[in-house]
Amino acid sequence: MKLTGVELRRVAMPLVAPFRTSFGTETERDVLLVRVVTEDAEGWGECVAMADPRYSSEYAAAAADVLRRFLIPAVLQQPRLDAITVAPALAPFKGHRMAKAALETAILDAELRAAGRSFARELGAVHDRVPCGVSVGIMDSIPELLDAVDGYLAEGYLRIKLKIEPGWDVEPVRAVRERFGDEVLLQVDANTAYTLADARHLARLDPFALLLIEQPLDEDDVAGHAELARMIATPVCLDESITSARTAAAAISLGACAVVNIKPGRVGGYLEARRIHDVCAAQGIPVWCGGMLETGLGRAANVALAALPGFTLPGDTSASGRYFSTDLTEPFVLADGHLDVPDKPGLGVAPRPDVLAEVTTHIDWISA
Ligand code: NPG
Repeated sequence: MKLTGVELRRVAMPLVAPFRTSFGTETERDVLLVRVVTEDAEGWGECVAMADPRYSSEYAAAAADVLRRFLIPAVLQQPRLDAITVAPALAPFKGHRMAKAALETAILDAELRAAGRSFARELGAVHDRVPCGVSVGIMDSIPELLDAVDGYLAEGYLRIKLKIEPGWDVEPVRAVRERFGDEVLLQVDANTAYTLADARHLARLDPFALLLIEQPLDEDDVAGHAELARMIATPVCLDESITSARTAAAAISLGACAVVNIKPGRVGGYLEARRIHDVCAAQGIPVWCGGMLETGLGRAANVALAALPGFTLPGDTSASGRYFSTDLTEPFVLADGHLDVPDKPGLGVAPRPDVLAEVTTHIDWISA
């Protein structure tokens, strides 16, 4: 594949409602898009880095900078470029997995569009629709939370994830269980807000039969998660701590997680995400696809990944309407709690030109 150039485009997409987590509140999605242009096709990648480095060390402006300065020049120098050569070409540059993932995704998309093959087919998907959960932010009050959960269940979401933090954990979980019953698939996500000293407090979640507790401790504290897993009954799931197939294998062998959240952006791309799926499947560890408030572009690829056989839990792959009143692509719509897996070449979706023009805040073009 021969690249003509790469576009870095920033878009600003207002969220339908503020989304509060233990690390901050998002009201707008400030997204970096990567568009690669080749002789036969173009391809899109959505960078999941947020505007601020609060979920992880990466942030959108830094991703654009590292892409412009180092990553794009490195792929432009490749004599034989295709998606599988991207990660090795970028390996000399440490970290910046979200930036690397966006570039690899755009190149994979261009390659698959040219070959007429879908992401789902390429990754090894075995389903044509995937069950969907929804992530519910921290609210100002329990009644407000119950209203939000009620609305999502009425829309058909098959699993509820509650964001938690110290001071907003046992009571909201109890309230949701009391109001909606034990049949609702329910899990919680702490985004690193606790320490091992909170183990006895977190054990108070045990009676609520949660599917899992996600990333209670610091991302570096894999040993702490293993310790915690021995002290509480709720299965521990890791998100931020899992950065590669290697770290996934190590966390599993330490007993630090019984479930893994796979986010392709966090691990450097869809090819590494598939390796993590394979490692987990070999160890009998269920996985599910995380979400980073993606537009329809990132969502298309996530839904394809979530259709692999080891994704046995509903993911944070919600419908477009949960995030945006107008999505960049044709909207993903929930049907019977599921989203259809795109089957057209590449991502199978493209930005709508009028919407794209409307939300774009900056464009940079890097020629080959
Ligand atoms: O549905 O895309 C979604 C959001 C799912 O809760 C979600 N994402 O920690 O997993 C997370 C969280 C997140 C949101 C992380 C925003 C970073 C930024």
